[in-house]
Amino acid sequence: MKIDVISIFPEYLSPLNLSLLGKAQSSGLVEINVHDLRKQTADNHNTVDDTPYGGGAGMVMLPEVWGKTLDPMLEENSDLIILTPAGKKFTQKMAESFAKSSHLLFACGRYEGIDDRVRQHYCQPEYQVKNIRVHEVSIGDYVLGGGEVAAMVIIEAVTRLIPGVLGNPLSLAEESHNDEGYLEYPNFTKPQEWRGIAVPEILLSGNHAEIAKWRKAQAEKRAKENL
Ligand code: 6GU
Repeated sequence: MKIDVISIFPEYLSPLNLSLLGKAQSSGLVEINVHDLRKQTADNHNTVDDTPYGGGAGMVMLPEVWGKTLDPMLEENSDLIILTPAGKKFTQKMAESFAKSSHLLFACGRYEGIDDRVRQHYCQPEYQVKNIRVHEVSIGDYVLGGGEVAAMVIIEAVTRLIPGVLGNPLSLAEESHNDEGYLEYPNFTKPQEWRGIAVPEILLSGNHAEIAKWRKAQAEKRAKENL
């Protein structure tokens, strides 16, 4: 999978080179390139924003600098993901769908967001026939300073679903959010008693059917409590 991230703070995305994702890149499973939006600015001040038409607080990112940056990157079969708190809420289902893509392109907005004509432009039929899909995505009901952290959240959730990225692919099968409304059951390891708290008896019983039943009940209880 090829991943491009466009930001005015490319250094902000350096954690993408660590841990699981660093390994996935060295092994060639994932290729991540971070691009500086200011490279495509035309003036001495490297301006990327201006005041909003219609008035109001904050600044809006200029469409032309985004157009110049995105045009050469949007090859056929790409998913353009525009990060905005007004987007569709990111879910595990969305992660599974993005994991099937060959090319993800993240547009990280700052200020009050990107001029909406950028989204409108890449939604046009000439891009649809090239199988370029545009998504406006948010990672939750709160406001961040920009889309960079949101892009990293999505990239981490998506890339770990790519076959070969996880050390143990069985970890995917049993985890939270695989079943609608279910969270993962609580886990325990050694020692059998820690600070006066014992591991639940049932887990030491060796009765796999009973353990599965107990875990399902615990997962349900957790899901209800955390609503
Ligand atoms: Cl994608 N961007 C910003 N700026 N804030 C957010 C978000 C995105 N998702 C949740 N809050």
